[in-house]
Amino acid sequence: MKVIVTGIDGYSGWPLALHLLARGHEVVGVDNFVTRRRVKEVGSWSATPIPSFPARQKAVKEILGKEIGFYRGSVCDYQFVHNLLEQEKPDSIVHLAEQRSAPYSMIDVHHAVTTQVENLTGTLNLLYAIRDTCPRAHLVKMGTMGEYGTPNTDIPEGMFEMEYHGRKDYLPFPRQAGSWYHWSKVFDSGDVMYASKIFGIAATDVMQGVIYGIRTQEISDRRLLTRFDFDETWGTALNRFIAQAVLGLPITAYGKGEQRRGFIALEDSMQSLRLAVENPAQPGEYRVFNQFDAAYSVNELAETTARVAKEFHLSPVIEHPPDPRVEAEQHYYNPIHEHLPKLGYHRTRDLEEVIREIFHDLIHYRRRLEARRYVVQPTVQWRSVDSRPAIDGRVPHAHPPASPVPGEPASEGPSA
Ligand code: USQ
Repeated sequence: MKVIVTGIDGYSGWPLALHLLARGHEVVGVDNFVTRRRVKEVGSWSATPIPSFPARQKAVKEILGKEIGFYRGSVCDYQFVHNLLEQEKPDSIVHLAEQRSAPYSMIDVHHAVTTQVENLTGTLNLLYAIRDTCPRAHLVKMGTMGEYGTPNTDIPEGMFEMEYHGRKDYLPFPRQAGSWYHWSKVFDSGDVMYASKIFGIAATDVMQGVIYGIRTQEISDRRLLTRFDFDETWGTALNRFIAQAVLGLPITAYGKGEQRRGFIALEDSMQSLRLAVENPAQPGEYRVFNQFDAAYSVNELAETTARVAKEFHLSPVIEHPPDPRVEAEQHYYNPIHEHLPKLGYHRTRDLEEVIREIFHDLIHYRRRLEARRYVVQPTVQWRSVDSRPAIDGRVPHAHPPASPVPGEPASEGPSA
């Protein structure tokens, strides 16, 4: 199949491209390298050094013997998206090119607006361009488990049968997102569902859990590594905990630490996305996959990280800073995930084994972590700027200049 991956330069986009190529699919990537710029904006960088995109393409050619097509541009530019789809006529489009950080969306009004305008614009552009240039293409849209929030009931896969005042219907399950970012995904879901109805587009909305991990089967060589973020804005919970343990910083399990979320290893997230691509929705069908392996509390992940850290002769400390987010710190959580197993999905990665793998790589790149250690601990507050406590006497988001790492460029450098 010919698959367009928007956001190919990102944490999931890059390993997805490698995963699909290794299984015989043709991959065309799209990116405007905004994540590289925005990670730099918050004073951070990827723990793994990321080559320029042409260098990535060269490495894929040399190591995997495969070509990756590439277009540099923004999905927010309709003419760009239209021309791309008209030119390539893909079988599938996996849309990952969105602002993906909840903390980034909560920095201030500008970050909130940017997140929602960009995420909704990109999705609408793709929906119209599919209608006008390749109406039979299947859209696999990256959503998030965070759309549902943490209701005191089981969470179905997108839709559920409900009864009210004696009448029944099959409707979208109520959404209760927990950041402007997560709300942008809720609004996206509504747009994809509606476009499937009025334009007849085949669509899979993937409610993705929190991804953890650094490697997949295809990442056999350091030149093929994906990015790995560990700062407070771009890093996700488990990945951050491991970086904190390597740096000797407290592992920050926010609040009571009993927040539960669905988690999935990078490798298995790629498997799930491939299964969605290889088993497309029907024209006009809007289907939802809850994509995660197991639900863990933040405390369980912090404790597992601390246990494994000791194998690497580290001395981890778990702390419970006040939760900077507005979220339930103790709650019921039972999402259903049956659609992907029906397509043949099975978990391949064990949690502790992946944690060990991440420790191994991060210890190798320890100097890169050290050079950005001041952006790891939390500063962005969900409620208001005025209530933000200074962390270690530091004003939130006023970062000192980055320390140089011998032999490394000062930033991730140009992307192309
Ligand atoms: N958390 C901590 N300590 C930390 C970081 C996070 O306790 O140092 C807690 C958060 O309070 C939250 C949970 O861990 O309760 C998950 O936070 P996260 O930053 O790992 O994940 P989140 O902000 O929800 O977003 C991430 C990705 C996003 C994706 C989402 C899937 O950034 O792109 O959509 O995971 S989900 O969480 O299922 O919505």
